[in-house]
Amino acid sequence: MGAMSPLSSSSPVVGVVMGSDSDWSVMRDARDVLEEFGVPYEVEVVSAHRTPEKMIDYGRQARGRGIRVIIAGAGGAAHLPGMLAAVTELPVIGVPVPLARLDGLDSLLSIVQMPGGVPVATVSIGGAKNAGLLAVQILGTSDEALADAMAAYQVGLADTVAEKNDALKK
Ligand code: RP5
Repeated sequence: MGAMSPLSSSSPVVGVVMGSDSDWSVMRDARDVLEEFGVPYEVEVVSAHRTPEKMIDYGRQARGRGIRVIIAGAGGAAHLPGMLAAVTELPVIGVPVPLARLDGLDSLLSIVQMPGGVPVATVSIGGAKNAGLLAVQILGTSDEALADAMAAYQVGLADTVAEKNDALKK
């Protein structure tokens, strides 16, 4: 028997964190996915620069609190995902948040170019939806119900494409 199913847990198993509340308009897409799949999550602003001690505490304590995956979004000099990855055993999914000046390329490069030994699973610029889906897939490796829900989601994607194709041909 594996670990308790995320779906039967009442406490958060995914931590959705971001460097600023201004990142929420992007990061809420991850929240929406977790809601859709019924995965318990928590949301917290944790800044690598403005609250560095809180960031270290969050990373060090997350596993012990029952968190199994961290989704971390940040923009600009986006050090939060990488610094969290440095202080936690948990998988960290990084979301580059686009800011006004450099369209998120700065965020992407800050998050994706991690040194060997400290991985961050980086999604596309603004790709919080995929971060949520990746978290579900990671949890699904030890949870049949979640894996089945992901399979159904993928069937839904294919159905949507087929419907659009049919509409094009009318
Ligand atoms: C980053 O600085 C945050 O992740 C955010 O994307 C960016 C700007 O933060 P605010 O000045 O809007 O609080 O650390």
